[in-house]
Formats: sequence, C-alpha cells, structure tokens
Amino acid sequence: MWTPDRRTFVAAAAAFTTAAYFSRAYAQAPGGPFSLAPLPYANNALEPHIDARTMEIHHDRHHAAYVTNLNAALKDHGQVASMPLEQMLAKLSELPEAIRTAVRNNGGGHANHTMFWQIMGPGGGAPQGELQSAIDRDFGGLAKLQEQFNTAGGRVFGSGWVFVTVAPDGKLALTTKPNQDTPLMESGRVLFGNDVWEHAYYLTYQNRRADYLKAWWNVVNWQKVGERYAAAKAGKLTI
Ligand code: MN3
Repeated sequence: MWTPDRRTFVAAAAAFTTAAYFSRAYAQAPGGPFSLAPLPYANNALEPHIDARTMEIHHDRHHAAYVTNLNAALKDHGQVASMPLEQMLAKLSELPEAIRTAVRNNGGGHANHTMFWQIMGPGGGAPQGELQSAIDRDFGGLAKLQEQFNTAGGRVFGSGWVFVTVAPDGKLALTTKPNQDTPLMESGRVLFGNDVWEHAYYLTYQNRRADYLKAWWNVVNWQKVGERYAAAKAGKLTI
C-alpha cells in the first residue's frame, strides 16, 4: 500500500483545499461562471470626457446584461461554461449551434467591456518604452495612430468597436468589428479598443461620434496598455 510521506500529504491537502475553495466559489456564483467586476474607478473619474451617468448605465446595465445573458446561455452547457472566455470565443464555430449567437454577442460583449474599463482611467499619461517604440514603428507615431484609429472608428456603420491588436511578436495593427465581435474570435489579441456604440457616448456627444473619439484619448490609461503589451509579448494576455 502506498503511504504518502508527510510533505506529500500536506501538499495534497493544500491542493485539495484550493480545489474545494474554487469549486465552492463556482457553485456559489449566482447564475453562472462569469461575473461583473466593479469599475476600477468611480463613475465620474473620466469626466469631463465621459460623463458619470454614461459610465453608470454602460457598466451597470449594458455590461451587466452581457454577463447575465452569457451565463443564461451557458446554463445547460457545462463543458462550454468551463472554458476560458478567450477560448470560447476563438472556437465559436465549434460550439453548439443553439448557443453560438448568444455566446458571440454576450461573450464578445463581456470580453470587450472587461478590456475597455481596464484600459481607461483618469490621468492618461503617454505610451512609454517598448510600447512607444512599437507605435512609432507600426503607425509612425502616436498622432498618426490616433488619426487612423479615429477615422476607422468614425467609419464603423452602426454599432461596433475599433481596436489595436497585438501579435505575439509585438506587431500592432488597427481593425474594426461590428456589434460585439472581437479579434479574439480569430484567436487574435486586443491591445486596446474603443466602444463606438451610441450608448458609449450619446448622453454627452449625441450624434457627434468624431468628438467622442477625439476626447477619448484623454482617458486612455497608457500604463495599463503598456502592461497589456508586455503580457501579450510574454504570451500571457487573455482578454
Ligand atoms: Mn458598450
């Protein structure tokens, strides 16, 4: 009979406790595997560029609805529900047809907004170090990136997003997606992006999307974008 020595036993017990903790945390999550994290700053932190009421409605209602609807879609699909979100989105075509559209719209919405809150903040700053070099190399500088990004964001017809993607080798590229689609659906990685759905700007800017796109650069958290750039190059960026 195999008898574990004390060290093995302690490690196994610790692993068991950790596993038990996580399965309990999962079981207690109301309604499913995904949850809405609070905004990492106050609703009014991005004023005057994005007003507090817009942030409140955008996070507490729009993003919350994506999470609720994603969990509801996954309710009877435990195997899909256990996948990390980025894998779920990369394998959309392999998911059961009954939940594919719901995962596309709500899983995409959850991933996009989770990224979006994270890459904004008061204080802004400027790109530094390797990120700054990559922007210079791939766009000819921050001003040119902003110009191309704003033009692309302005051209999104109806609702969608404008993104800067980052390849494993650090190469940056600009892309747009309709609705809640995301480069994650092609196994790409998003460095940062802006939401050009009307709900993101209408209270302050009404139909003036171009003004919103221009003002938005004041609330980009370049330190966080730099951290995402480093994580992407290390193969550790998820959503
Ligand atoms: Mn939105």
